[in-house]
Amino acid sequence: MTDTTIASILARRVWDSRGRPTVEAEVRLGGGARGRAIAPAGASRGTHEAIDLRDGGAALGGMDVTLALGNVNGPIAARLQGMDATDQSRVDAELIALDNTANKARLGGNATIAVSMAILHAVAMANDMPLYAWLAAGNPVRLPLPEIQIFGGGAHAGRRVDIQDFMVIATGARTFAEALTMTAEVYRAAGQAMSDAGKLQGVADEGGFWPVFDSNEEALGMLTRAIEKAGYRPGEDMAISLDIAASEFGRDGRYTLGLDRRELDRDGMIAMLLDWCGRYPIVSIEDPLAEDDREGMRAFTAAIGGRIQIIGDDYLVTSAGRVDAAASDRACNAVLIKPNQAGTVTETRAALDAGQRAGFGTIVSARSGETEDVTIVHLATGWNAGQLKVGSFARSERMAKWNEALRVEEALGPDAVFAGRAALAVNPW
Ligand code: 2PG
Ligand code: MG
Repeated sequence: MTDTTIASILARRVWDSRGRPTVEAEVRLGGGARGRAIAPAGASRGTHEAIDLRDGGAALGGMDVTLALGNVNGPIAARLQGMDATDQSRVDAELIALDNTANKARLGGNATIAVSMAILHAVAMANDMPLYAWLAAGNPVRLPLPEIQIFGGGAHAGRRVDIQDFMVIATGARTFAEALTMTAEVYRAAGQAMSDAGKLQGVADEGGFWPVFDSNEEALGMLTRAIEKAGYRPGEDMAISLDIAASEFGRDGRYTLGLDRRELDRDGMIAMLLDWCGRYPIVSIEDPLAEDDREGMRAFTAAIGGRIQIIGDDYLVTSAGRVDAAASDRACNAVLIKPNQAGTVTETRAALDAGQRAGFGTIVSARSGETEDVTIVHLATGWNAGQLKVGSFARSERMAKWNEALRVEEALGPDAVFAGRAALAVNPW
């Protein structure tokens, strides 16, 4: 048995897909195994998620991470050295105790998640196993159903449109590889349609086409036509998934759609979304109401939660406690799982477990600021989450994840099981 004692932990500054500094942690175990992981960063962030510790000041727009790096190289390394890396929950409990805040404000969620995930990688290597297999611990795994952005918006596109993510889900795909091929066709068709309309202006933060639309709804029409143009039946082979990210433009039950020059109250917002669901092939909506609008989330879920998947992202911030509360509240029926919202692997897993206990759909998700790190693909597969959200079908920080999942599917060979549309919280088929 190889020595899995934590011998050293080192942090270095690397750069994310927005050209901002972020934290990479590298862990070395006594037996020589190494693991590495990089913290991602969100732009549309929930109020209650773990915070990224940034230096502030003038340099690099205040985004530098030397304090977070110092926390890894100093107190975190000192506390964890000598511990057995195999016991992830004990290691994470030490990180949580050392931080001792509700939102990782002292050490920085960027410091803790990089270390926590690097430890996972090191242990998988020490056991000579791919990370997804180590995480599965002998339980069945499924390749996740991907939801993939075609148009970016909201905080990822200078608020050119209000809605943040216009995505597709290949509901007719039988394998992960086929889901990507189908999505590639839709992405191409959408790019062609934008070009034909004289609206092609590059891509937004997650690789989706820049949303040159005259209304939020125009994007839905364009997306449905792109599905048809690509040769798929909307709602059958290919469906639409939206992240409204309503906390970005809604507060105290009032919602301001800048592009549509409309201010809606809670009921108006719900009516608009229900109308869209009636006229477009939508199977999933994330954060339809703002994070402070519990009443709105409950009303929306009561109205249509039996027909579509309703995901809490800012609303649940990868917190097991909030997932439990939302389940008893019936405020949504699915949970987005973002490791850096929680700050450790163990807390991330607890939120996923809470979701699975509640019968929720569970979607492991990247952030808008990403890197070549592919840990989330292994979490989604090894933990059998069922769904994966990574952004669009362009830019290598996104493609790195899709390509890693292709490798996993190939490695599983004939045993590979694709979660497919059955992984959605609600299945209209
Ligand atoms: C989200 C994510 C990914 P961000 O809101 O779901 O699209 O965005 O990382 O900016 O929070
Ligand atoms: Mg979101």
